[in-house]
Order: sequence, then C-alpha cells, then structure tokens
Amino acid sequence: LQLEADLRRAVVRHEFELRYQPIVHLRTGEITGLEALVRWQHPERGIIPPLDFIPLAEETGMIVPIGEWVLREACRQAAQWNLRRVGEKPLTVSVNLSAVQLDQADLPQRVASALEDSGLPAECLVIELTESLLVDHRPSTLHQLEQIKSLGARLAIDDFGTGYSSLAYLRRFPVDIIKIDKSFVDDVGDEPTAAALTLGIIQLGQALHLSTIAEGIEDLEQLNELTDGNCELGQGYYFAEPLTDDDMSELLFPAA
Ligand code: G
Ligand code: G
Ligand code: MN
Ligand code: NA
Repeated sequence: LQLEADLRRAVVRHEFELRYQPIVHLRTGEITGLEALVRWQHPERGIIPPLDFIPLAEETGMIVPIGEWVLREACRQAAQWNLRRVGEKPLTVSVNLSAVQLDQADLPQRVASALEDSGLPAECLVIELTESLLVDHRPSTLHQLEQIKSLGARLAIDDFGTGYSSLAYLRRFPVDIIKIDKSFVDDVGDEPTAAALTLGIIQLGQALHLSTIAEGIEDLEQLNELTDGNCELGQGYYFAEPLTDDDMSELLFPAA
C-alpha cells in the first residue's frame, strides 16, 4: 500500500524516466530504431524497474497516465533525434502498451495527438503488444488496433513464441513486426531445437512480409546464427543496454 501511495505521488510529480535500447540492422550494424523502456526514479529507493511497478500500475489504472507520458515523451525524443539525423533514415521508436491502455476507448486519439504534438511521422512509431495482451483480448481490441494502424503507426508482437496461440494472432491482428523472444535467442547457438524454432519464426516472418527482431542478443555467436538465418533486426546487450537519453545522444551523434 505504501508502494501504491508512492506511485500515485510519482504520477503527480513526474518521477518517471525513459531508457532507450537501440534496435540494430544485423547485417550492417546500423541503428534503425529504439525501444523506449520506462523506469521509476523513486526519491528514496532509487531506480525501480518496470517489472516492480507496472503490474501495480495496471491493477490501479495508473498505467493510463504513466503510459500516456511514456508515449508522448518517446515520440518527442525520437522526433528531436530525427531532426539531427540530417540525410539519414529516421529512427523508429517502439513503445510498450498495456492491455489496460488498449481498453481506453480514446487510445487511438491519444496516439494521434502524441504524433501530432511531437511532429514524429506515424510510420516511425511502433506499438509493442505482448502475446498475453492478445490472448485475453476484448471484442474492441481489433478495432482499436486497426484505428492505430490507420494512423500509419506499426504494430509489433513482443515475446513472440511464448504465448498460447502465436500463429493465430498473426491471422487475427494487423501485425507488422515479430519480436522473437529472448528465450529462443539465448539457446540459438547451442541447442538445435531452439535454433530450428528461431529459424522457423524468421522464415514465417519472411513468408508473411513481416520484419523480425531478435531480442536479447548477448554474444557474437548468437548474432552470427541470427544473421545467417536472415533475421533482419536485433537488440540486446551485445549492442547496448537500455541507455539514458544523454548516453543515447552520444551513441547517435558521437563527438557532437
Ligand atoms: O526495461 P526492462 O528490461 O526492465 O523491462 C521489463 C519489462 O517491462 C518488459 O517486458 C517491458 O515490456 C516492460 N516495460 C518497459 N517499459 C514499459 C512501458 O512503458 N509500458 C509497459 N506497459 N511496459 C513496459
Ligand atoms: O518489452 P520487453 O519484454 O521485450 O523488454 C525487454 C527487456 O529485456 C528489458 O527489460 C530490457 O532491459 C531487457 N533486455 C534487453 N536486452 C537484453 C539482453 O541482451 N539480455 C538481457 N538479459 N535482458 C535484455
Ligand atoms: Mn518490448
Ligand atoms: Na520482449
């Protein structure tokens, strides 16, 4: 209950920060986008990771204002970085969405407003949905997602392969990107079953004209396996951990 009171205060006092993890084109090493990951800067307890407060935020509905701040701040920051990337392809920014946010009827308008106010082109925004969000989907979910898509934003399935009916989601929802769960990537170099499943997911993505992003790449062996398997994009500690905005600026604009 203390945590809940603290969280309420955190929403009012804006105690949240974003970290940004690069998403890299595996063959060229080029950064094509960023995933925004929220942190709570608690005044006494220091940085609190999302797994320790997002569930409470979802139960209490506080994820709605927190998630809206994340969305608006991620769009603002990405638009600002893209302004400095003269002559380069604009970066995409990926934002994680909770089911509770998707249940808000005005979510598509909130997304539209975040894009408009930031000036970020809609094609640069990726909304990440977990399989658990899709498994418990409501009748309104498909309509909500179609409205977000009609703005021009793209949809990714996070943690792909860990849910109950991953393949069914691909038929039901207008998905653009598959994020291969870290549990497959972890074992891709030394376990034949994990390698076969990973390659199968990549080929499935290709057949459906979807982008594939491998999550949690930590070493060169994993990178090589995934690159050889034609996985397009990846993220993980091998490239960079989630970075503060200052550290990300330095990575994007060295010695600027
Ligand atoms: O950043 P970290 O690796 O600790 O993230 C842990 C989990 O928290 C991930 O599953 C991620 O999807 C989730 N998460 C991070 N930021 C957000 C956010 O802004 N909103 C929601 N709903 N989940 C987030
Ligand atoms: O939204 P999602 O559940 O995919 O969140 C990604 C989470 O994975 C974040 O908490 C991020 O900090 C974490 N992460 C990103 N890259 C790596 C990695 O290479 N290794 C590990 N162990 N965690 C990672
Ligand atoms: Mn994610
Ligand atoms: Na994930």
